[in-house]
Formats: sequence, structure tokens, C-alpha cells
Amino acid sequence: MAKKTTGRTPRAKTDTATIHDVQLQRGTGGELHQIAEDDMPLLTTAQGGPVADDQNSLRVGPRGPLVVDDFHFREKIFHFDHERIPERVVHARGYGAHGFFETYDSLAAYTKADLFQRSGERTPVFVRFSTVAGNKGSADLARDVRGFAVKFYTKEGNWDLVGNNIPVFFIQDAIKFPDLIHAAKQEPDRAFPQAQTAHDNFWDFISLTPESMHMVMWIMSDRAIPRSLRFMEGFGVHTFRFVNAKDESTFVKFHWKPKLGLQSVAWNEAVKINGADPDFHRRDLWQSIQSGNYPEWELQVQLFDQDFADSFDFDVLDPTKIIPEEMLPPQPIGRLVLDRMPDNFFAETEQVAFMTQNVPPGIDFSNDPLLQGRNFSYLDTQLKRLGGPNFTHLPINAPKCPFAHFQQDGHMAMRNPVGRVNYQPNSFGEGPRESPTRGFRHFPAEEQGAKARLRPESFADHYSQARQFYVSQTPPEQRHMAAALTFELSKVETPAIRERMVSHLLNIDETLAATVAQKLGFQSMPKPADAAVPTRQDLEPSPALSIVERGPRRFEGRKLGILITDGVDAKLLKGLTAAVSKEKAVCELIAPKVGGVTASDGKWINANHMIDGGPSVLFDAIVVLTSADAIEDLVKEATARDFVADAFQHCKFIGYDPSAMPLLEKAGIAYALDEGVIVLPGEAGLSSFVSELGKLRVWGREPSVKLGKA
Ligand code: HDD
Repeated sequence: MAKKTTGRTPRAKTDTATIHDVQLQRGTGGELHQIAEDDMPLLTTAQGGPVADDQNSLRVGPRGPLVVDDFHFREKIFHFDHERIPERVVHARGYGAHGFFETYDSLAAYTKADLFQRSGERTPVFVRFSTVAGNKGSADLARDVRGFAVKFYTKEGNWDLVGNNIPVFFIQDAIKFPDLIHAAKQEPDRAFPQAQTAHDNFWDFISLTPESMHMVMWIMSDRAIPRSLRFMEGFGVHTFRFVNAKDESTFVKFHWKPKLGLQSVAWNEAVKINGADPDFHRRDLWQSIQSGNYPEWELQVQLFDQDFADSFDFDVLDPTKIIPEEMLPPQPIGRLVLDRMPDNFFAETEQVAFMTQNVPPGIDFSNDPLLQGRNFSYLDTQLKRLGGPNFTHLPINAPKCPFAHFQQDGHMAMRNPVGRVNYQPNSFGEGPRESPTRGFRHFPAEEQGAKARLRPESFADHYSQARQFYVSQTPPEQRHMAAALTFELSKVETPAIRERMVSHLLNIDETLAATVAQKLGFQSMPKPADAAVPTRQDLEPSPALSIVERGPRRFEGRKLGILITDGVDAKLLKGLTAAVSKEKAVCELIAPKVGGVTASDGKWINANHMIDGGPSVLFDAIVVLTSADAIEDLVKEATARDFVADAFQHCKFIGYDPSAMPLLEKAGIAYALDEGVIVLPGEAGLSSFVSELGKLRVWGREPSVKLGKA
């Protein structure tokens, strides 16, 4: 007699008959209904075969071995074993969304690109944001460049604008890209540090590569730790060409400007966010799109001709240089709105294949050697990642306009040409033909010169724009750069590398170099690095380069964290949340215990977080609303004290009702109250408090906090 079976699931029995219990299905309002087995879709194998039992593998007797004719088990495990594809060699961690691009006015004078011809024209887009150095599972707030890749599904094929949130790059020639990335990623023997540039190999390479100095200034600035993907700029980096119907070319640089302004976090905050919520950026994008607060950017272009290029102090083909916005103001040409999350992360965000060489008629390349090298690289990487040449058949990569060609077969071919003829020319009059008038024609730039491996003289000034970036920052931003350089170099074990870096800083700004050297404990200053161009230009500061100067001035799109306890003044809380939502910002409630609190009017209020899971680093500003009865317990909570102390240290605005004062005392900030710590409701009222929050930070507090005087 067979032994009694064990481990039965509620849905299936292990013996001959499989009996399903009732199933639960979620209704539109989130409520659960019971549905009968016959009304459920049938589970099948990938071959479409109906499955009788998905809970138990096929075996001989209840305690016997598994048998090989269990094709369902074999197929299921086989498929699972192959679920991963290689992660991107760079930009592995990313997050994407769908949306549209809307053209403001016709740009026919500059480009024949179809998407720019008609005012109000909407082109579907898919955007993927990313960090560069970390692996797929790394944390969102790494100090790093952010990728900003946009695929426009135009009526004349896909246009991929594969940019970053920083307008310059580390290197001038694509042949150095593997070295740069090897040096930046984890060291190969120990496989750490991950998603960090604070290690010897990175700074060794950088300090031996003076052309990277301008980019180094950007990544040591707060640009490399954005508060939200929604609050950062994007740049096409290179000089491209627009080409109009008369085949006239205009040079163009692309800029994405966030509607909600720029904002970054403090470094200490970034470190804590990475622990509290490693998915901080993706969660933020998900929440804002799902709640209908669609992020928006304006596309602006710097347009210029050959005369401007010739008169410019730097080479417009050098990707380590910008054209300052004050010198050549960017013109708005359209807006990008992200309004839909992918249905499936893997199918869309992971499998999307961006390629710089995807350009429609009317957009063309310049001779920027980095861009030209990139045009080579991206096709290879997609073949490796996606496993075959038919990755354009995937819905996320397929054009949304009609297309026809004779490419056929290969792995996973889903759309082969039909009919007899699969070549051209053919005499059967079948199939697509090229069109000299409608097809893409490369801009006929005249080129000449000897074939050689070289770097132009016009690319040689590596320090002038690095300095311009530094002197364009406000004092708090300059302090952050010095602190970032000190932190990163403090992790470098080889003294010679630190010295070499400081010798470059001396060519950028003597005070910056001295601050970093002093913090690193140098006994003496090294000599300035030898420069290819001995005279650094003192360029005019460009306020457009500062985040603080480009701050939002409004709290719109931001998040207020309100710590509440039992007995919270219900009227005050209601008034505050109303004032915040009027500003198109969001409130989240944090309570000492999971669930919520009972307010002064006896009503229950649901909280979004328990205090341990809702630290203040997750919010742009905080408020503490408590009661005389609850404050005693609240001050005993270490996390509640951190909630306030961290917000203060990160120079955030803090609102509190008078009963919360003991918590401010316990957090050690009661004696350092400044204009950013505001008692509520206050004389000016709650809306004036919320409009004050638009300043985002009280940077004037920072020096005293740093020195521990607060
Ligand atoms: Fe790159 C991915 C941006 C230089 C080679 N790059 C990649 C992505 C972005 C950029 C945003 C992620 C796309 C996505 O979300 O799927 N890359 C840049 C910018 C650069 C740059 C702004 C300089 C201005 N890249 C660059 C060079 C090379 C590459 C010089 C090689 C010669 N990049 C690649 C790649 C990647 C890539 C290996 C990895 C994954 C992928 O392409 O799809 O081909």
C-alpha cells in the first residue's frame, strides 16, 4: 500500500485527480471575489499543452525518484534557468517609461526631420534613465553620471538620443572607453567597490587622463546625486547636425530641461537613502507617473553655424567642452512628457536597445570622434545582450512606422519577408526599393587629411572649462565639491595617485586644491600638473551651471514627510495636507507604530510608514505634529530623534507644533533654530509655510552643522 502523501497544497492533490479550490480575484476597486475554476484561464505549457498539476513534479510513488517524462517540469525549469540576459556592460541599472514628445513650432528652416515639421505633432517615446558604473542590482543614489536615453518612434524610423545628465564626457576618443570603464567599475581581483568611483583604479586612470578634468568637476558636484530623475537635466553631449530640405546643415546641441527645476541631495543623505530605499529613484518615477503627476522636460537646442564654431574658443567637436548657455542661449523646441510605465520591466526597460546611429533624415552626425566611435559600439552590444540580430523585432525596439526590407532568418526571426522574392533589384516588380529622394542621405561634408592616429591641438585645453564650472557654483556647491573630492581621494590607498589628482586641481582652482590637500593631510603641496596648454583661460562664470541657481523655487512635485502621533491636532494636519496638495506636492505620514494614529478628534489616521521605515532622507522637508500626551514616548524613539536631526543636518525645512519641542531638544537642534525651523501653524499661515518650502534647503545652516556647532 502506498504511503500517505504529505505537503499537499490547498489547490492540488498529489494523487490521480487534481482538484482545484476556489480562487480569489481582485476587482476594479481592489476588493477580492471568489471565482470558480472553470472561469479561470487554463495554465498551459509554453507549447500550449494544458497543465493538470503545477504543484508537484512527476515521481514514482510518493517517496520515489522523479521521472524523465515530466516534460512540464523540464520545460519550466529550463526556461527559468535561462531567464537572465547579460546586463549592460555600462548603464546596467536603469528605469524606463513611455511618453510622448510634442513639437512646439515647425523647424523646417533647420531640419527636414519629420517629427519637427508640424506644430503640435506628437511622437511616441520611450526613455530609460540609468546609472553608469554599478551593476543591475546596485543602489540608485550612487555618485555617478545618469544616463538619459530617449527613443523617438518617428514616422521616418527610430531616433535615439542617447545622452547623459552631464553635458560633457571623460574622454575625447572612443578608443579610451574600455579603459575608462574598466577603471571605474569594481576592481577585477576583488570585485569591489561596486557602483563607486572612490577607489584607486578610477582615480589612477583619471589622474593620468587630464582631458577628464572638466567631467571630474561635474561628477564631484551635486549633479551626480540627483534628488529625482524628474529633477535633472539631460544632454545629447555631442555636436550633431540638423539638415534641412535644401541640404543645408546647422550644428545643434540638445538639452533637456526639467519642468520642475533641478534638485540634488546632500552626500550624507545619499549614503542614507541607499540603505533606506535603494530603489529611491525608480520608486519616485513609478509613484509620480502612477499618480498622474507626469514628469516633463523641455527640449532646447543650441543652434550654430561654422562661423560660430570657428570663432569659439574651443573645438565644438570636443565632447569634453560645453558652449555656455549665456553665450549661445538654448531655444525651446518641444516638450517630453512621461505618462505610462511599462507593462513589464524586462520586456521593455531591459530589452530596449538604444543606438546612437539611429537617426532619421534631417539629423546627422558631426565629426566628434567620441560620437563616431559610439556609432560603432552600440550595435555590437545589442547583439551580445539580446542574443541575435533580430532584436528590432521586439516590440520595444520595432519602429512604429511602416518598414520593409529583405533582412531575414537568424535567431528568433519573427517577421520574415513573404513571397518568392527576397532580394533586389528583381525583375518581378516585388518588394521595397530605395528612394534617393525620401531615403536618408548623409550630409556630404568634405573631408581631407592624412590618415593618422592623433589628437587635434584644438582639443588640448583641459583646465579652462573645468575652472569655469567650479567658479560658476554657489559657495555651498563649491563646498560639496571639495568634500566629494576629499571623500573619494580618502578611499585611494596609493599616496601618489592622490598627489597627482591635487596637482591637477592646482590647475583648476588653487583654493579648491588647498582645501582638498589640507583635508587629505598633505604636508606639502605638489607641483601643478604639466598642462598641454600652459595658459589657463579665466572664463566668465556661467550661472546656468549651478543647481542652486536653477532651483525650482516651488515645492511642486516634492514630498513632505509628516511625523504624527496619537492626539495629533486633526485640524492642523488637514490644513497642512490641503496646503501641500494645493502646491501640487505630496504628503506622506509617518507614525511611531505600523498602521497609524488616533487624532485629537478621535478619528483614526492611516500612516504611510512606520518611523523605522520612513526616515527623513526620503522627504524634501519634514513636519512633526504630536501632542502633550504622546511626546514623552516619541522622544524615547531613536529613529524619531534621527528623523529630526538628519533633516536639520541636511539643511531641510522643518515644521513643528509647539508640543514637539522636546523632540527638537532631544535631537540637539533646539538651540540652533534658524529661519528653516518653523513653528506651525505660525502667524503667516500654512500656505506661506508651504511656499517657504520651495526654497528646499537652508544652505546657510550647513557650515555650522558641519562643524558640529548646531
Ligand atoms: Fe554609452 C550605453 C550614454 C559614450 C558604449 N551609453 C549607454 C547608455 C547611455 C549612454 C545613456 C544606456 C542606454 C540604455 O539605457 O540602454 N555613452 C553615453 C554618453 C556617452 C557615451 C552620453 C558620451 C558622450 N558609450 C560611450 C562610448 C562607448 C559607449 C564612447 C563606446 C565606444 N554605451 C556603450 C555601450 C552601451 C552604452 C557599450 C552599453 C549598453 C548599451 O550600449 O546598450 O554600447
